[in-house]
Parts: sequence; structure tokens; C-alpha cells
Amino acid sequence: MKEILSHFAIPNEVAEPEPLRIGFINDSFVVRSKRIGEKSYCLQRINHHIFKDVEGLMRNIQLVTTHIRRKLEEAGEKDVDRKVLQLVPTHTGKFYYETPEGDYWRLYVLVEPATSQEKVTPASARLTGEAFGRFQRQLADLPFGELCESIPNFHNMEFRLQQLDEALAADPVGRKAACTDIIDAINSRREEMCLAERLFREGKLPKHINHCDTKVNNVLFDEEGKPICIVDLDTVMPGFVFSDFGDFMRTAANTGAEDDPILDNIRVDLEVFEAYARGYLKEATFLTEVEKELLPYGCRLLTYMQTVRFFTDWINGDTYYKIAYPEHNIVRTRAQLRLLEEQEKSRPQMEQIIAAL
Ligand code: GN1
Ligand code: MG
Repeated sequence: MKEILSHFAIPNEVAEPEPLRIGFINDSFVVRSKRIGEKSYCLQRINHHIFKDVEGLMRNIQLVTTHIRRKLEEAGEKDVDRKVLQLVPTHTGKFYYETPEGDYWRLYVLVEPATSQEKVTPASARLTGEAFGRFQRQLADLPFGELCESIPNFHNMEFRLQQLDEALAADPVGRKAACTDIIDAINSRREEMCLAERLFREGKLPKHINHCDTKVNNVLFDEEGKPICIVDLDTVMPGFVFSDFGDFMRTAANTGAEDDPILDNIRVDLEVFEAYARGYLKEATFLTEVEKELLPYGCRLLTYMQTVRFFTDWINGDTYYKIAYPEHNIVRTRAQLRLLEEQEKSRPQMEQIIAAL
């Protein structure tokens, strides 16, 4: 680990990296400064089995963070270092280091003091909606052609269904037969859930730069409980605004957990929905009428997509997501499917809330 750190242009003396247990994808470590008041860092090994184009991914992050930093500076904001992530270059001026074994590492300046939250309240949901809306707005004038899809077709519903179909056709670990109810539930919604892709092809739905992983724990909060910085920028890429709106609602406007084994815990938290939508719409001033109208649809879309993704991983024999126990992916699948059904029931209220806002 010391060897890896030695490739980065760290100006101060730091301690040994300590593991940070966050996220399902990358491995993260905190690197503390030896002296109080100096910078600490977050060292990450990029999962290059998932992010195959590390160079493109890191170029995205560099473009996005530089763009936001410039915006903040132009607006005369104070404390810019806590409001946008900052990469530490290597001694050769790159923003990642590749080991002889082919692992990829990067280093961020640690944003502190800051805390993260796992649970939301209506009050924090509103502020988080503002934060993600602002994030999208700050990036709205960055030509999205400059960014690559760090995971090709990441939130493309047609593609995710195709991956599922391939998994089901191969059925490599023999799990398909016991899942006909899930397969039926997915199949009956295919048409509806590919609407966004169709509208895009017809020129009726634009793309914007999205964060694509808008869980509340990807927002850092300050001492007063206000969002200061958006983190986990690996999936920032062009896509539909639903990706960000829908994924927050999928993870936060749910009275249960993403992987809740007790399905009856799962309902749409309409208070959180209202609060987030209010905050988001205040800042996301660039939205078209079609985009606004389809926001409740976006919630169902992202929940459906996550159902399909967890289920595909289950069928494939758990090759993508880290799991905590053997049935985790099928438990996740059922929990997401229940949430989708609940969102379908709450559709009239959700549409009413958006219309009123
Ligand atoms: C993954 O690792 P984490 O929590 O940042 C996934 C998201 C999923 C999420 C499901 C790159 O995110 O797309 O929504 O798990 N990220 C990637 O909880 O696949
Ligand atoms: Mg993530």
C-alpha cells in the first residue's frame, strides 16, 4: 500500500491506509495526515472488471470536477475544496496509477469535516434534492459528447433486458426454473419500461449529464446537516434525468431497505418523495415539460431496472454485486419488485405531487 501511495504527488506526511467499508464496487481506504490540520486522502482501487475503460472514466471525473470547480469559483463560493472532489495526480501527471499487475488506483483529497447519512428524513431529502438538481444544472452546459459512458449502456433499459435474456438463455447455475413469477413480472412490463429509449430515438427526450448513483450516501453533509459535496463520480455520464431522480427515490422514498427480506416493510414514502421532488425541481431549472411529466415514471423505471439487474446477477451466479449471504441477490430482486408494485399503486399521488410542484 505504501508503494502505491508513493506514486502520488502527496505534499504532506501521511499514515498507513485503513480500509473503508463503503460501496459495492470499488475498494476504498482512508489515508490520514500525520499532522492535525493537514489534508487527508481517500485511496481507491478502481474495479476495472466493471469499469473497463479506466482512462475514459478518469477523464470523465477530471472534466466534471474541473467544470464544477470553475462554476463554484465564478460564483464566488467559499470553501470550494469541500464542495467538489479533487483528484491528486501521480508524479507523472496522470490521475490514476496502474500497478505492474494491472490494478488501477486513484487518490482523492478527503472532504472534511463531513459526514454521510444512510437514512433520510423529509428535511434532508429536500436538501439532497437541491444538491443533485444543482449538480445536474452545474453540468448542463458541459457538452455531454465530451464524456464517455464509463459503463457502456449503464442505464439503458433495452440493454439491461437483453443481458437478462442472455443470462436466462444460458441459465449457468440452474436458478431459472424456480423464478417464473419474477420472469413473468418483468416480462409484463417490458414495453412500458423501454419508453424512455423510444422517446429518445424519436427526438422527444433529451439526454443530460447524470450522476447515475444518487443514493443519499453519495452526498456528504456539513456540520449543520447541509449537503456540501457529491461523491462517487464513477458513473457520471450522459443519460436521462430519470436516472438521478428515480434512483434517489428508489433508494430513499422506500420505507423498507433495498434488500429488505420482509416485503411488507416496503412502501413508497410519499413525504420523502414530495420533499426530494420539491428540492430537485427548485434547482433543476433546465428540465423540459416531458421530462417533468415523466418524473414519476422515472422512479418506476429505475426500480424496474434494479430489479432486472439484481435478478440477472442472481441468474448468472452472483458475479457482479458483492453479496453478504448466498441468497442476497434474489432477496434484493424480490424487494425491488415489491417496491415497483408499491410505486405503481402510488402512481396517482406521485403524479399529483409533481403536477402541484
Ligand atoms: C452499485 O456500489 P454502489 O452502491 O455505489 C451500482 C448501482 C446500483 C447499486 C445498487 C457501478 O452501486 O448502479 O444501483 O449498486 N453501481 C454500479 O444498490 O453498478
Ligand atoms: Mg456507486
